[in-house]
Amino acid sequence: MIGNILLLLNIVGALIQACPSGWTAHGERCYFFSVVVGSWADAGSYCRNFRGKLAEPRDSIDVVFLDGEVRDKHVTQGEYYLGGADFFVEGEWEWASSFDSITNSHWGPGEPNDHYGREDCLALTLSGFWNDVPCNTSLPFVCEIENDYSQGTIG
Ligand SMILES: [Ca+2]
Ligand SMILES: [Ca+2]
Repeated sequence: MIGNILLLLNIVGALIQACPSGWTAHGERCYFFSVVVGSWADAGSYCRNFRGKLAEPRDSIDVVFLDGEVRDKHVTQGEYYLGGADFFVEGEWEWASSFDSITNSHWGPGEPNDHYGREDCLALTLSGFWNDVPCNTSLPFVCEIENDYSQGTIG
């Protein structure tokens, strides 16, 4: 009896929890904070290998979510790459998946500062704010995927 109830709970839980193991659900997307590090380009490749992309917090709700996640759960790993850059035109920040201008910026004090003229990639700091960093710095990163990622395979 208890076994049946537990089985049922597992099935219901699997139906509700549409994110892969290790990912965190938020709205219609799932997020993953990596431990592995790499350049910004490496980070994007890791995410795309799992049909995701570097996280693009496009509204204040997403920004607040990532801010809380990084401060509450991921305080030991250093800054995390997000999916924004200004390497095409200095100072014009765009989301990588669409070239849309970044309009909801959450820069920390004095950022973006394009330090030494070579900071063109977006990172989430441990205090939840954004910083521009050199794109070849090895950092962990945040991936996002749609939380209905599995529909295509279950069909
Ligand atoms: Ca820059
Ligand atoms: Ca900076």
